[in-house]
Amino acid sequence: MSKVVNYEVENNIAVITIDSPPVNAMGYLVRQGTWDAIEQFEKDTAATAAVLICAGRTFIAGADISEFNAPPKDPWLPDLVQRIEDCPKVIVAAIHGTALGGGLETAMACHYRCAVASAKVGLPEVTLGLLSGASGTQRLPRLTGVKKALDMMISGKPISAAEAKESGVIDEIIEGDLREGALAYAASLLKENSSVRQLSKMDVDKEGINDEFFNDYRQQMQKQTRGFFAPEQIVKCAEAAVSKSYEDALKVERDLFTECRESTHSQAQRHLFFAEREVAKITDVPKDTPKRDINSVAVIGAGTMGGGITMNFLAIGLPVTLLEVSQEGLERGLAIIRKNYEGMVKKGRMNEDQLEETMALIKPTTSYADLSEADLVIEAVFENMAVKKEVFAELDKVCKQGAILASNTSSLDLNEIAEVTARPEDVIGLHFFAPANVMRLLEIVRGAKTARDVIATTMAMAKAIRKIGVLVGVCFGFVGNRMFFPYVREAQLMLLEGVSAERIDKVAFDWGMAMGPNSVVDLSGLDVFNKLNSEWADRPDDPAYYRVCSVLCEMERYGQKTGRGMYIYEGRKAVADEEVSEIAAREAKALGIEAREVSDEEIMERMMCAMINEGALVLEEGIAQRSSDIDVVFANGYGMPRFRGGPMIYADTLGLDNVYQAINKYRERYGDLYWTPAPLLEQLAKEGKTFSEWKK
Ligand code: T1G
Repeated sequence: MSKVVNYEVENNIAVITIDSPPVNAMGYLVRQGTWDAIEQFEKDTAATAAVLICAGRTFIAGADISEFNAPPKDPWLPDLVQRIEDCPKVIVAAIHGTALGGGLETAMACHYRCAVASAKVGLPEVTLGLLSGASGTQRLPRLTGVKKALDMMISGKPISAAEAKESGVIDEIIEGDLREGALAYAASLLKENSSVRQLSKMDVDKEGINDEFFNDYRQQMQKQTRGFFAPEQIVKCAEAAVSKSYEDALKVERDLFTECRESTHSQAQRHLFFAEREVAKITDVPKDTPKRDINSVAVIGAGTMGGGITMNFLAIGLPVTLLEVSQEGLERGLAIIRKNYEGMVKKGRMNEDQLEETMALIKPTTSYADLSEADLVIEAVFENMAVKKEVFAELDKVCKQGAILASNTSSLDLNEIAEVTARPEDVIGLHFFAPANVMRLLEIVRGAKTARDVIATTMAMAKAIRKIGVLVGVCFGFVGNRMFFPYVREAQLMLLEGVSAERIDKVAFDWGMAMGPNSVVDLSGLDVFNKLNSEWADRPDDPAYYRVCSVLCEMERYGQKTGRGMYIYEGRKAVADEEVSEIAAREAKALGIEAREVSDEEIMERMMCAMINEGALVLEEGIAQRSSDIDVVFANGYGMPRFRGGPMIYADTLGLDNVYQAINKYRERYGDLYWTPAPLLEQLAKEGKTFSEWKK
């Protein structure tokens, strides 16, 4: 018997146990071992039924994603799935944890399915730019109907065991021990002379499913799937399930799965899957580094950021002491938090009692003395160094030994802040992204003296509050903002060359960005960008740098918050404003910049090459641990589409030599100030290497 699949017989029922940590992914050894166990069961006259179960934390969590970059190895999962279904004796899948992707497909090939109440099942392949390539697109509709199957495959979201039972995916919910319950369930099936149930032989319920249905479905999914390749292929598989025989539809599934797997979209999305797990691995902070207990949190500043930060901890039941300098400011902040929760009550995501219970976790105060017992204090005050230093000097006096002192600064020098305390080893940056209770990204800023256990504690805390914590070094703008500024810089400069704000934004939107750079600037506030640039000691010595942004700020046109910025706002609707182009033309004339034709390709190339070049500097300076960390920042904090994978993998996909040539093209036209290739980029381009291969 294989090392990862065990076979035994108990009371004439075979128990096939897969044991392949961490998630029983269907890699080659698991597939081969399962195949052999099915063969053995089929021949074993002592066994009249079988239970397929997994050891460890979960049932099969899918095919082994890491195998997709190599040619598939027999037995293929689709073939194994069919082998299971073809077994003439009853096989019962016993599910716990998450049966996902190939895991659910394997369970659907079994003739019956049982699960513990806490189990979840789903087909999340779309999140990897794939579709269920082992008959899932054909078997699931036969169980749940086409609409429910499409909802599950297009959203990629798992459903609970209860919902799965209601939808026909699970036949029996097991109370108590799964193995025991599954054996009893299998015995009851034998007692009832239950036969093998083969989904492939069942028809799809076609009631109400016609061409309009699929076209309507395509329309309603457009907003959430814009730009992605896989969702349309999934709809095509569902259409085949309705219009073709099982065998013919399976061929459609196999062909479209291969197209998805080979697509740059899927390669980018699979890259992000692993990158978002790699971020937690810190070279000099091993997994077993001791962590400090975080049982109480304090937040300083009850503004938008402070309120949002507070909500993250309330969401996991942690009490928060919320400090503001004035009672009025405190009440205003509490009102904002309450309003956010009232919105959630309206959407049915919480009830009134939960709202009050959550609000009761907040301990509002205007006194620093109340912070003395906090395990973690997060400063979220005005983005000004002097103010932050005052706060940290006060924290140093009142906070208990061992408290972690964190700043939410988005760009200021954390080392300078730490130096005003006698405990720089306890100081770290926690850069939340607005809205802080929504955005998944959390840049964790490591100071020169930040202790390893403080890093380990805050990285674990990030996961606890369902954020993706990315460890970054200290520099202006850390990783995200530092690379986003050159991206916006190019957008600003193109305005002076006569390109309209709305055209630049459309090109970026069509490329896949959630919003174009000018819309982002209006959302964050032109004054915020203006202030950050004015705080930047090494700001480029160029009067054209963010010129339009500066002029609009002088006119107090800050963006959405003032109803006018790069656009005019009628409510949330952005309307192009001819005056911005006039301002740009006037400023260009004064600066001696001539209008020129700029292609859509150049618009995106300049913005991305500026970002990528800065990313190469970030890497060689050690501000980010690895290029994939940078990709995680942009996929989770800046609205970069997951099917692009992030700026650095995108550069690898373009080929660094092509990026290098493009930068040199702009260097010839615009000079060295912005377009000097980063040494690392030049080196890798000349060596024919990628950022992904590079290690500092
Ligand atoms: N393949 C390979 N490794 C995987 C894996 C997978 N499917 N799932 C998880 N891992 C690794 C992960 O990289 C990490 O490794 C460790 O397991 C723990 O994961 C043919 C084509 C199951 C909900 O998309 O959603 O089947 O960092 O940190 O937070 O039609 O993992 O420790 O070295 O995420 O408790 C479809 C993906 C695949 C599910 C657990 N399946 N996995 O979450 O742990 S395609 C999926 C998850 C497919 C078929 C198609 C989650 C989880 P390391 P983790 P977690």
